[in-house]
Amino acid sequence: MITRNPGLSNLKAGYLFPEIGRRRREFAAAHPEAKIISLGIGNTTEPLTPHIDGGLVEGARRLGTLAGYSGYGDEQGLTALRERIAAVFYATCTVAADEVFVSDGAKCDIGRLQLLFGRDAKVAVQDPSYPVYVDGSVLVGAAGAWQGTGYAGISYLPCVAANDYFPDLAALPANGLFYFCSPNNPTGAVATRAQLTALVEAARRLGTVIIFDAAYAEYIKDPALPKSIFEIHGARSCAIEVNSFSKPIGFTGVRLGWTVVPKELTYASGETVWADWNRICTTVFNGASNVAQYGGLAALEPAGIAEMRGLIDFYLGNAALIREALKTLGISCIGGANAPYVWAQFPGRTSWDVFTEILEKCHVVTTPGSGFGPAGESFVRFSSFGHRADVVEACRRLVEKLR
Ligand code: PL4
Repeated sequence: MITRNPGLSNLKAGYLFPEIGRRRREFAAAHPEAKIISLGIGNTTEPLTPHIDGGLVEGARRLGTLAGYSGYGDEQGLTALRERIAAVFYATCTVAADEVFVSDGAKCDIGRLQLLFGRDAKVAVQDPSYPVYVDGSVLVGAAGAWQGTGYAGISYLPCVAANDYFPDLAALPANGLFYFCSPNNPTGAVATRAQLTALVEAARRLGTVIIFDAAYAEYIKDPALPKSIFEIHGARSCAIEVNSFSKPIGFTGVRLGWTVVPKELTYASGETVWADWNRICTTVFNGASNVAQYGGLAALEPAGIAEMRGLIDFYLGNAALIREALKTLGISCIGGANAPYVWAQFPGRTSWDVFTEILEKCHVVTTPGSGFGPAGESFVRFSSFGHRADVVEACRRLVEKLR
């Protein structure tokens, strides 16, 4: 019989988010009267905004006409969308349209990047970090055995209060991959220009490729904070950026994102990563939905950009309410200012214990910090994605029940 993929056998636990869903369902079944509010999974809740929705509707409508119908498109995406992404999101950097690869979302592209670099890539992650970086690396065989709190062969670089949530770059392994997310999921910390400059310098010195996850970049309101790694001099020869329309415009279900692979990024052999990424995308990906891409085009017109800013401000308003509630309770937290996540610490407690207490007392779902890596233990993450009335009610319950 066929043998099981050893990458799958090596995975220690189920994926974090379905596990949270399972515990929520279990609680709901035992307490059918409870009105559960989710501040757990970072899933958008507000309806699509009119101009962007209009782009999707128009995209679907044109498929029903002889002149407007299109079947498979270029795997790399519509040229017009690639050009607009380069112009709107990389106005202050050098990114060419053909370095932008449109995708069905950042998570899917992270998986394809893991396929690109393969099982021999040495992997480093911020600790805590979005679980796909580690779990996906385990799946492709780029990790050793589970060792209690992490996998052998993966470097976990703690990002904690003591180092201002920025890793010690002296611990960065050479000639490998470093997954770096800013604004960070889960901590909400945003790397400064000086920090990213130091990161790029270290990566160039060590021959490390930075996989820069900018899925929450549009939540940055402080103009001094960089939104893209390509704002940093030298990044074009050491970084790839993955990004997403999910959180800025609510396309979590529509599915649209992009990845920038600069042509200066080469292997030790001198061959370009860009050519291999193009090969991967054309081989195991068939392009993002044409309807979604028309929605993306509408989002990058002036009316769409205004709607995007409004939606982001709405979720940041939720984050401010969560921070305020935690402050009232005297719970130390960071994030939520230029990021949609609030990272709260409960010293001396385990994350799952706090998750359970908040679920049982407040009927509010959070995300246990330990699910993001060993340094996440004793934290829980609050997501600001929710209807305003739900967030207000969740905060009221937190203040009343946890006091
Ligand atoms: C639950 C740092 C959320 N089922 O929507 P995408 O694929 O363009 O982007 C996914 C993504 C990429 N990069 C980062 C992210 O945080 C996310 C989404 N993360 C969360 O609560 O942490 C949703 C998680 C979803 C998942 O597994 O992605």
